[in-house]
Amino acid sequence: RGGKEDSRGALVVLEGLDRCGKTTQSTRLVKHLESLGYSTELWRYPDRSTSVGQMISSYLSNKSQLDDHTIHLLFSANRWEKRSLMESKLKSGTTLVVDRYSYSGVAFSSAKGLDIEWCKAPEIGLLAPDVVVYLDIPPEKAAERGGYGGERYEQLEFQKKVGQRYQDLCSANWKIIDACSTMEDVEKQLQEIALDCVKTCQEGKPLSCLWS
Ligand code: Z5A
Repeated sequence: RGGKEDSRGALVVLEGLDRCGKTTQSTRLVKHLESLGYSTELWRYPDRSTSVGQMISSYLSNKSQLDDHTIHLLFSANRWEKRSLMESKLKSGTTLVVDRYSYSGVAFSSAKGLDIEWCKAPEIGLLAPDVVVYLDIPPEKAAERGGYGGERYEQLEFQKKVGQRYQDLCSANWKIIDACSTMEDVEKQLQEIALDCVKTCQEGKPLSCLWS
């Protein structure tokens, strides 16, 4: 729809603490963009469908133990194994709405005490998002949203540390939305940000790579 024949899709990333509403909002955003005629797909990391993803899933549900560095590299590998597909989708004009990306990788691992630059290093060369939307919620409020499901990182004290790491990572292409607003308010703000981004990409904004 619109744009030039060869215009590319946008890479829209949603980030935030557990229970901030990423799943709800990314699903709604994809439906909205599709309803406007934009080719759009919903992606999420970890992608638990691959063999690397299954190792991650087993770790998150406490069925296996892994050294902190090892699991960090697996999360990164899980993004690398989808990188070329990501690039071809974007170049063919499909917009990707991605629920968690490299920032989750760095925020969660560095919150455990790993060096932040070490955490960023394996992400270098992955595609850089055109926009990162951070759904901002105090950890206490997120915890009130019913049932942390018992996965490894679903603990208040840890989520507080992750929130601080996200603040350290926040940069110019981040947009912050108050995730305590109603679902409809969040949805509207997200739609505006995403549409603006999709149009900028259609107009010829080049793809770039992390870490920038
Ligand atoms: N991780 C990592 O360490 N390294 C990495 O590289 C990556 C990830 C990629 C994967 O979790 C874990 O892996 C994650 C980070 C780590 N650990 N933690 N924590 P996941 O992605 O499978 O799960 P999650 O991201 O934590 O998602 P979630 O629990 O499903 O939460 P969510 O998607 O952000 O929220 P939601 O499901 O849309 O909403 C949660 C509830 O709140 C639900 O009942 C909604 O109806 C409700 N809700 C949503 N919005 C609102 C508003 N606005 N008001 C009121 N209630 C709301």
